[in-house]
Amino acid sequence: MKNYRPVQAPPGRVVLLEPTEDRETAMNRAIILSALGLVAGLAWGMSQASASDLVEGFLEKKDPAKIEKICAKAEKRYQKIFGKPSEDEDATVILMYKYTFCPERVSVPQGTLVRWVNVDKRTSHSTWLKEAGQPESERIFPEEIVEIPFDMPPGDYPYLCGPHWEADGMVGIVTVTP
Ligand SMILES: [Cu+2]
Repeated sequence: MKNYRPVQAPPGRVVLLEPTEDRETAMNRAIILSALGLVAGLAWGMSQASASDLVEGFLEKKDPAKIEKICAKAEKRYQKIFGKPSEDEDATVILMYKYTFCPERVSVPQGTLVRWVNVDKRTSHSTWLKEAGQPESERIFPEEIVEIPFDMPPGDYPYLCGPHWEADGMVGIVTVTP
């Protein structure tokens, strides 16, 4: 049983200044958060579990029958909202529903456009290719989408939902093939 260290904020993450605070307070907070992020990032880097192990660990713990049920409902929601099956789209579609990416693993040829679609009713999600060093997406609200072209070299690209990976194991893997 591995013990995964949560990461508070990755090093170098941009902290937005909120207009309700005076600039100095906000700047100080941003500096403190950046420093905390650096420490957390270093601690995380030194722990034994790589991000891939972390994502695989979450996926292995899930009950396939439960995921299948959730994903069948997600697809129904998709068709209700968009009027056609998600596989008929000109992009590879991954649905976000009930703290689950559907499907959790996809394999795509290099250069494929991958589109995440939130089919939840109330919950917002994100996609974060953390291991690939990419910034987290903005929050994706119900019926919103985010697209990422997978032009990267072939390999596994584990990703997280920023708000739900830790507590709910909302993670997935995109595998890029040549
Ligand atoms: Cu989420």
